[in-house]
Amino acid sequence: MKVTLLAGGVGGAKMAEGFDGLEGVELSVIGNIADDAAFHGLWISPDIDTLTYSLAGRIDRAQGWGVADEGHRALGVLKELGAETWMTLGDRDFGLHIYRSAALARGQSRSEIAAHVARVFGVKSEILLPTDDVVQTRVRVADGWLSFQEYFVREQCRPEVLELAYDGIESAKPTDAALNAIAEADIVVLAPSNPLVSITPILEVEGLRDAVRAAKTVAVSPLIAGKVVKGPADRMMKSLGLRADALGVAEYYKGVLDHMVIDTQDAGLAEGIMALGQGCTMLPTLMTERAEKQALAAGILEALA
Ligand code: FO1
Repeated sequence: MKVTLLAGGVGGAKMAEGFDGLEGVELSVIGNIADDAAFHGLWISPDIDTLTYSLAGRIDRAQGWGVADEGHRALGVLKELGAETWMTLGDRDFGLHIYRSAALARGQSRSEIAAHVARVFGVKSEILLPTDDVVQTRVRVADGWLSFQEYFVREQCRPEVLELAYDGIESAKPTDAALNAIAEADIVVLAPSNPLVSITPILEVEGLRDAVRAAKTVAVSPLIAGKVVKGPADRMMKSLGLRADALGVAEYYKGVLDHMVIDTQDAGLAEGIMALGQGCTMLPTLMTERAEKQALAAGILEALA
């Protein structure tokens, strides 16, 4: 059974872990690259790294990003020298960013680099990028435009989001690997990631939305009882005029989805979702332990079988 998962953030990495462990499932993950940014002259790709570290068993579980057992000696020197250090980068993480930046300078593509890192770290599933071009989410708040990391880390998601933009999306070309993974999939899953800043930057890459529309596609709601498990998705959706609940997510993905998986607590929204012409399945969608991630993944495959 070939599953292609579109994923970003911590929710995306957890959903990937769920499918990664299932017997008989061949998983390809298309990861969000629009959180990417340069720090200290190095190229950081947070959602791809969170995905890779999670599937490699190296993730710092308490944080949800970065590497477990990290030191921060390099960051200490950068701070001493007056560099901005609000983006906490650990020593092992720096090793990956140094490798990636040097490989980019040698002309390697972001896809090739991500595949090499995944292979060396022992990741079984395929980690693919939607594009090898640079796409960066920008967030407009009252004081003006912020990069995604300035909004998410430096401002800790506090300012109200007035507008989102995806710089570079117009000219970004899809990778053949991503198009093929969608075309060859038995099922395409939109992970319980932030619809606006994790999934949309993938769907907006030329050709990907149509490819996903042509596939059997299911989305897992990142909102349970109108609340996000982690991150700013509910507040962002509200401030951009969307319903901040599972029905709002189904409306947002209208035209792309065949099916929604929502939490058992949201059974009352099923009728509204089915009125959109989407199938709807209720499952426990809160993923803390590995068993819950695998149970959700298995439940999704069963619902779509
Ligand atoms: N998230 C934070 O809230 N604070 C940080 O200092 C931070 C550092 C960081 C370093 C490397 C990396 O790959 C991710 C990091 N993240 C941090 C998460 C990052 O902001 C991601 O964009 C989020 O995971 C949202 O997808």
